[in-house]
Amino acid sequence: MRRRASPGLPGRDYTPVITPNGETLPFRIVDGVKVLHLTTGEFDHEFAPGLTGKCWGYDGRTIGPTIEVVEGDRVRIYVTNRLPEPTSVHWHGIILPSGMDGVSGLSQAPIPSGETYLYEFDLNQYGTYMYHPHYDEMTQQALGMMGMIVVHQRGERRRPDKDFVMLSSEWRIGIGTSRPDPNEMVDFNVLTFNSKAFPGTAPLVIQLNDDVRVRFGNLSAMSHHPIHVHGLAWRVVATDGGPIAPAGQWPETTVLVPVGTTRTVEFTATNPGDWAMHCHMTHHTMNQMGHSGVNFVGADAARIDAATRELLPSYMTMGQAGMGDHAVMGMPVPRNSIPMIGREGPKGYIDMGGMFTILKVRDQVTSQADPGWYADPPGTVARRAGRAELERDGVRDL
Ligand SMILES: [Cu+2]
Repeated sequence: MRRRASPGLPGRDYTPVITPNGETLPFRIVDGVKVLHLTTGEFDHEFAPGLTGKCWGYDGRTIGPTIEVVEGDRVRIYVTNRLPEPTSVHWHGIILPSGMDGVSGLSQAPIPSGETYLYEFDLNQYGTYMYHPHYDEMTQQALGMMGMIVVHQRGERRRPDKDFVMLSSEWRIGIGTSRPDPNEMVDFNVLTFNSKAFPGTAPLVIQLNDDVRVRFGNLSAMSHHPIHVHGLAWRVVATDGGPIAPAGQWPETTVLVPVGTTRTVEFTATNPGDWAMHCHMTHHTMNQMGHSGVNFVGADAARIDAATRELLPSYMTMGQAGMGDHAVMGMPVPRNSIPMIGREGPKGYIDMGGMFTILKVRDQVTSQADPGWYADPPGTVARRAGRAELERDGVRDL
């Protein structure tokens, strides 16, 4: 019988990953096997200040805790089901015995409500994978049941300084409601990294010149996400199918993460600053916007306003000059909703939401705590052009 490697330990065998807004699942070692335990259930989850949902997930959270193990480990994963319906867990991308694959009805009986099932397998590979139900997955994933699996390479020679895990998903939460709607197929209105919408997303805090790895996953219902980074470029080094040989890696500033895949990127953080990292689909970086409104851009609404004010004296048509100011105006919004809401930034209002976060690349980083806003060196911020400059350069403005 082949002698198994000893269970991989943090520090000795790997640098632990960081799951912004999340956590890593603890394990115990029993007779050389890593023992882990996930419990499904329902709980309140805050997507961003102002919006809390009734969600389903693992260990009282969405995304579920990141499972972090090492190539060559054997794992025993107990799954206790506290949902009102059966479930199962599929280990997306892991090569394992057919009966451990978690497809209910095909590879196993579904886990009934109130029971605990046991999965046990070896990890003979390394990379970035995911876990999610394979029973009523339309409902269970729409309510938040998903998590990431990181299998570290045993004896990895060049470990990154920072190793992040980012799982994308999408939700439909009607204004003023709290229950994500699994029936939605098109009009998702809450887009998230690790189940948080900006400004609820924690920043990725990075030391200047660190080697950084980011492991993206996508378990959205219907959408692929082109994730874009500002101020630097990365290389795509792996998918959930395995590592990409160095000669085959390619540079990007936007990596497309299709539904049901992972994409791992690496870069050296040579450029200090506050850098946006976000899905490049414009409707995926706003919060709970309605998409059925009338297009008023460029319209003269004076007659509409006059007629409507006979019935609603405070009525005012909005959006004639664009919609960037909707978020800024601080209008009252319905209870438990974040329509078009962003947050105050260092130079005005950041009118972003959804799948948007910030890389904070700094000299002197000591923790993942938010270091505040970047202090720009003098003369490096865009500003109003001066009259003398306009004349010097022959620019004729208004
Ligand atoms: Cu997107």
